[in-house]
Amino acid sequence: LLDPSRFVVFITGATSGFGAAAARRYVEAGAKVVATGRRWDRLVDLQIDLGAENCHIIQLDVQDRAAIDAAIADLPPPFANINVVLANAGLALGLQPAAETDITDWETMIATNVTGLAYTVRALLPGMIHRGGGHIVTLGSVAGDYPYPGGSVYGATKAFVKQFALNLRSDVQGKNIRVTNIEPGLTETEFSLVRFKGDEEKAAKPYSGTKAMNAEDIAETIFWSTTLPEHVNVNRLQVMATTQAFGPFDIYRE
Ligand code: NDP
Ligand code: 8X3
Repeated sequence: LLDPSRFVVFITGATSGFGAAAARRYVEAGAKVVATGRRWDRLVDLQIDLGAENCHIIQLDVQDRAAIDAAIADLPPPFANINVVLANAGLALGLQPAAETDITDWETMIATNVTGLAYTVRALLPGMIHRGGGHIVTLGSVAGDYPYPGGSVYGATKAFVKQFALNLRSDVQGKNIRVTNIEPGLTETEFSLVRFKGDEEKAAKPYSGTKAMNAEDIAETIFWSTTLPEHVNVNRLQVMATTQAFGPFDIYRE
């Protein structure tokens, strides 16, 4: 297995959910983490918990390409040689039928999950290639594999992430860069609260009466995939709660 104490991990969306749990998991294993996100107070709390010597924080909106480039250009030496990227920042907004959706929700999902993720990878990849290798982990979703009502643009953004990761993998052949798309199912984080715009009752529904996965489950999966020996690449990894399985096709009848 690879020694995680040699990792410098750049995480987008480290203020909550998978990103925050992954930051804790990597630091616990001796890695250095660059934690980024929009909510500065959350980043400060994370840094206080993990220690400034282990966790460097940057306020960053992944929709802002210039800000990503500037952040990477300005990293202090202990955090500069990034060799693991967790392109995790993302969100779903709404669950309405396509014809009733708020078009700005679609725009935000595309700008974050597609464009922001592409900016992140494009900004960090050349340095990793230059330094001789590394690992890019993208956060896809089961929603990029299976359709569901109301998931039109969210699922499509995650299908983009999956194909982007696979194309990237073929693109970096011979450069010692590993690429892994993690595709989780139902996991209790702030994801649902964001999807339902702060409506706690609606947000709790997907998790009620069942046992969903939690952020630590996915952080552990991410961590595992990156510590495998250098000659092993997990291409895609779909992970579901044991309580979540598949429904039948939906046949419309008169
Ligand atoms: P959370 O809502 O708990 O965390 C999302 C993170 O993304 C936050 O840290 C948030 O930080 C960040 N983020 C959102 N928009 C931006 C932006 N414009 N710029 C920078 N950061 C941003 O959700 P999860 O941890 O569950 O989600 C993480 C990823 O996993 C997402 O890509 C999501 O689509 C995916 N996923 C989630 C699943 C689930 O069921 N929970 C299942 C499958 C995939 P801030 O608001 O501070 O900027
Ligand atoms: C999050 C899982 O099923 O709510 O990507 O879309 S789901």
